[in-house]
Amino acid sequence: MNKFLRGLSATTMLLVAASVSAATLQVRHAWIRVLPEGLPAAGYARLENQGDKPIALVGALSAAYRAVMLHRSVTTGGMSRMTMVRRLTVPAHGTASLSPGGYHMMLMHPLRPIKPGDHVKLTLLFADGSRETVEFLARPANASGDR
Ligand SMILES: [Cu+2]
Repeated sequence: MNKFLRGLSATTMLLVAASVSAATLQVRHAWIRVLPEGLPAAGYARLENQGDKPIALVGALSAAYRAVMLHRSVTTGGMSRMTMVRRLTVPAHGTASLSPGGYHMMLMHPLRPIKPGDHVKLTLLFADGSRETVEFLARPANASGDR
């Protein structure tokens, strides 16, 4: 194989890999709990993997927030705290939830005011390099976990 073809097939493989996770993942009930001024918001969603391989969510990006982190709330001995999460695996033909009291996207330092009713785009990043941009609905602080 000559140099050009080798380069081309490497590029093709990269493009194919980049579409793998996002193509088999459905993101449902994507919403953000907006808290009063100064407090970080949290993003929640239900991830449904329709593929034959596990998919690992490793983070997210947004043009609306300066920092987005994958967190998990854990309660030990009556004390609630948050830990950083490196990856959230969605099993093959299974689901994983980001929901109040559990996994969430911590959304810090909004770059514009975000109020209930707004639609905010978050780009989910997966371990295989693929990404998927999802519209999250901003909801008030007192919104319940299930809508
Ligand atoms: Cu958090």
